[in-house]
Amino acid sequence: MRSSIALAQVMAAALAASLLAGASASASPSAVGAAAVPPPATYDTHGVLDPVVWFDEPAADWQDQALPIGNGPMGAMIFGGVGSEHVQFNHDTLWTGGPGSNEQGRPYNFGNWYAPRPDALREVRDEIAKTGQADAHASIQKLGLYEYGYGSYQNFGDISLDQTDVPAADEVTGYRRSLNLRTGLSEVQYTAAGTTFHREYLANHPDNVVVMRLSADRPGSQSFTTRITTPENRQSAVTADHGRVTLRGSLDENGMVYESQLQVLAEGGTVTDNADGTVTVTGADSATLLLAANTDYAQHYPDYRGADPHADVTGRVDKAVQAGYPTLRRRHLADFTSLTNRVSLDIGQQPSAIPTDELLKSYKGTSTGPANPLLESLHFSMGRYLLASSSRPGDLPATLQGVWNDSISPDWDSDYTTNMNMNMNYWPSDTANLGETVEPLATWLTALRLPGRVTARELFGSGGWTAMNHVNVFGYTGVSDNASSWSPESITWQLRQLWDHFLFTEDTAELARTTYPLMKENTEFWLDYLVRDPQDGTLVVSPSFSPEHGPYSAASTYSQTIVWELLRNTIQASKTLGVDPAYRARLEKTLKELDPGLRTGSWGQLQEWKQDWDEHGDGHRHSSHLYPLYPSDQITQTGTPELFAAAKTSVEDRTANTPQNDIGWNRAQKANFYARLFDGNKAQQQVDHLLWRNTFRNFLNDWPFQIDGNFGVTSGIAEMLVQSHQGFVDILPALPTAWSGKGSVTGLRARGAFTVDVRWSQSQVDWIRVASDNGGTLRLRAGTGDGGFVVKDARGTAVTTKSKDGVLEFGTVAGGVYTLEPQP
Ligand code: FUC
Repeated sequence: MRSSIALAQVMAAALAASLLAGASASASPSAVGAAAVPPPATYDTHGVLDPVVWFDEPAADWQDQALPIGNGPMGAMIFGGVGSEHVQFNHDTLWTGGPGSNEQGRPYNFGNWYAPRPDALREVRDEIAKTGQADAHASIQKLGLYEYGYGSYQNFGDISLDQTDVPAADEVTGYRRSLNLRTGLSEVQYTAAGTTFHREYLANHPDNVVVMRLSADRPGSQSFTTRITTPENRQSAVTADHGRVTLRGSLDENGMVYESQLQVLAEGGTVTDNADGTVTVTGADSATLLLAANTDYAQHYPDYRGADPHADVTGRVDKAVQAGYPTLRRRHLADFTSLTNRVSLDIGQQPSAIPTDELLKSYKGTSTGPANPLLESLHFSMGRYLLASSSRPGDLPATLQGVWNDSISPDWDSDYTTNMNMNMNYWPSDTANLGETVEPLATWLTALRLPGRVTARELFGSGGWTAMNHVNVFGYTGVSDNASSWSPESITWQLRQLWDHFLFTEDTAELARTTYPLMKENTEFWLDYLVRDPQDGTLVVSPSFSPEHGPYSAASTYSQTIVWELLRNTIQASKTLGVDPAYRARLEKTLKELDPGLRTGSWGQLQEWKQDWDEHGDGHRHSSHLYPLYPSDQITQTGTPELFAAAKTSVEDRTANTPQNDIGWNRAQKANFYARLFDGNKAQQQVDHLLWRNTFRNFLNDWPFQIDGNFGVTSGIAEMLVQSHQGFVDILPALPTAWSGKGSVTGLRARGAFTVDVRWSQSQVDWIRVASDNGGTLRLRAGTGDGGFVVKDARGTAVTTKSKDGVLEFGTVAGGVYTLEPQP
């Protein structure tokens, strides 16, 4: 079941987690002696240092120290032990819950009520209309429901490789364990008894296998036994045949069938199948292990089941065997670097002879100091790395932990929490040039529409479709017994991500096929759900719950601004596609009558509620009333100066009030807010604070491990460097002083389908390059005032420009590349 942990419990858990992390980190790692040699510094095609996280010891702890690799559907965590290697792995579809579960005798019902409650919603609404609010907990008792069969994401299994000859700790020298965030290669290297051992791990997306390669500089050095174990909440059988370990069974809770196969290949030596399902390699020169996994899950309402995984898993491993290690490695590198190479960030980072975990451990988050650029740039790259590793077309979206989970009862079920967390997962996807990672989100939302129609009808009496704050992989679109779960706005928030993706790509075919139908049908839900405020006659959301804060009321800023934006975007989409004029007119009328939800309160703050209830000094971790500042574009410096000032007051007040703010995602959110407020130094402070306070040694964000903060940091740094939500591309809008001396960024994306490279020094832009996918007018601001740039096309021909109010404007052609340099 999903935990509805009170904040005090959450904080206690965090403290325990950090103590545990500290304890395990100080425990002596197995069999490692003298000091490590850092990995050789390598550079990308722009001459920028490759982002590498490295340790001089094996991982003693999954959450804090193991290194993640992933190919979209599969994830693995590498421990790098010497005597015994441990690789924990996942497949994103292995979940308890859903169809087949029968928790407390209740068959799964997608979070919908088991019997109609004809008066429940009216009663809560009436109370709000009469008194202005309703107690959140009392309201959810009327509206909510225990989450029968919600389930959780599952650990798939653990692979161990137990060496036959375990070297003593003092025999091991030069130990190094690393993860290159550009190549997606993880390596372990050490020397024992005169032999240097090398292991390489990769998660190959095109072939959908995880690959491990063990080699050494002396023939015949590989002798180990490999075994797979799986948690006990399932039926399982393990067999070994021709070096292939097959693990197969079904989850007790919902009958989901799972299978993984691990093929052990050796060059030289012998491979022996053992009766207990293990495989022993003896005296091999090198060994390759190929892992595939799958389940009989299908993203298909209402049964969510598809083909037995056996044929797929067998076929994948067979093909991988045929391809062989060099080909699998080559295909992986071509695929993975085609994503990661798009963006390079140079803020002056230098290679370090100190392992990155030790740098991080000793880091105190000051905004100056030599560690900053390296740790900050690694943090930026980590978000891109994790997104490319956990959200690829054809798989499920990234959960609260991406695709990595070692538990059978993970925190918050490692689910899709949509009032903040899943949202943040996709913030960097377009800005940081990983647009294709949005596809799983779009497919998942499309699949939710069918159960979402039933929820709209049965819980709200509305047409259209909706879903709420806690969503699993089985179309759980209904409610839970946690007050935060009543939040139909949260799925509408996800839809803005798809619309925004359209603004970055201008792919009208995809808009027509996927995004517009989802948005339009969600507006149908809202047209039915909105009510008239008896005080002023505007259309409002009631009940409305500003995420996890305050009472239920009508028209919180969160609710109104999200619905307002959906209506605006849907109107725009229908115009772009030239469809549905009559329906569009209805949306336009509704938009006019909707309370826009934006108000400045008594202490100059952006109000969180329609009533001026905000308390000065309230450090609540959610700040969803600032949605119109980021990720939306409703509050801007030039468009809405008064609200911009109010938003600044609110962001600063929330930020000032620790320790509530000390959650990874929350700091990351603030980095984005400050970037939108053009305050680069404060944005950087949030990134730095998160690094020293909320980042595990493997660069995963806490707490407990929650991946949203990783993605939010990447997005925040992208927003510091390039923005494009105000109708023009804004270059270096929030460059922190500490990075201003000299730097460059390559490959960030801007709305209008532009790709932007920038070089700067002494806070001034030296050079900009813009590539235009689709042509059209480019509007650009780079802080140098009107007419500050000479613009040339790819042939070096000067381009005619106009400029007004510091925004430069010129026409581009599809495929055109333009350079801009300051006027001499
Ligand atoms: C929301 C947040 C929590 C946590 C959880 C997954 O409930 O308030 O801090 O991030 O989602």
